[in-house]
Amino acid sequence: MKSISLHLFLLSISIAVFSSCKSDKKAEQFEEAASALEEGVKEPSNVIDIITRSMEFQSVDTITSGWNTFKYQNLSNETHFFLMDKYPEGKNVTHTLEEVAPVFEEGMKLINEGKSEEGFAAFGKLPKWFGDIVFSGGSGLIGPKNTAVTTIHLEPGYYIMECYVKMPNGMFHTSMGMAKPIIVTTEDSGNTPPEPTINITVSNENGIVYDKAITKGKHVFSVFYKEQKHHENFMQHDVNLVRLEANASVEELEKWMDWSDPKGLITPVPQGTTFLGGVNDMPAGRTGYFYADLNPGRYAFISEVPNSRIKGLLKEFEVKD
Ligand SMILES: [Cu+2]
Repeated sequence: MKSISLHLFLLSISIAVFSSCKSDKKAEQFEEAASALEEGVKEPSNVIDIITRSMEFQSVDTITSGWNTFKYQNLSNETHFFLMDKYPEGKNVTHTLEEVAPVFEEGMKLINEGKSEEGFAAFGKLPKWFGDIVFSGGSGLIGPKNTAVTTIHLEPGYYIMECYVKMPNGMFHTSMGMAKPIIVTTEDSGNTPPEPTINITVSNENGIVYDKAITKGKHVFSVFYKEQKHHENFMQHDVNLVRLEANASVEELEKWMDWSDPKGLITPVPQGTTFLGGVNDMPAGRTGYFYADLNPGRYAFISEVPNSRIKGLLKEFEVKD
């Protein structure tokens, strides 16, 4: 009898210990999961800083290859972005400024004068190697005094970091100092991509599609370019996040996103819109990431192409309180 009660006693202790262990473990796991979620929306500490104060890119000149997170602080009074153009062997920024920029200026001047056909014909003067540039991602458009955090994968090579938003007089920022050579070395960064909270897929048929309702707070968006193609204005699809105030006209925004329109991609941005970053265009099959902290309100994802709405490349959404 004695031994049975001792047994029972020991058993009950072990159950108590076991179950408290279990609940501790549960609590621990819960905390881990919660902190992983927190960490998932925390920006990495080892970022490559880019700063724009007026019409320039301030950054290091050489970076490692592989996954890199860029923190682009736009301290200027205008909207910009950065796009990483991987150049073909033997071509550099001198060739850009001598052979590419003047062609864009000439073409744009004709378009601005209402001579669209001659303007588009002028782009035929672009050097053949221009077609060999690999547009390799970057941030989406980012408004004044805002910061865009974007993670992209880069192959080693010679790149030009550029922004081709236009000045009020129609001049491209590229010609005003926003074309900076960046060397990406063969040494791998060792970084891994972040864990996304929302997955965006971009395809020719369905445009921009995301996989769940977008809630308020911090997010990491992955952007997978399932397919790519050149639209009427030569641009491939990209993803820009834009906040829409009550006075914003989405029609005006859609029109503004086309650089080949005389009033497109030109300062100032459409009334009531603030650009919050995104992932610039990159070849099909690649994925980039961007971070955003969303307050309740009205937003849109949009590409820099003409007629984005009917192509599914303009998607409005509401972030609820
Ligand atoms: Cu710019």
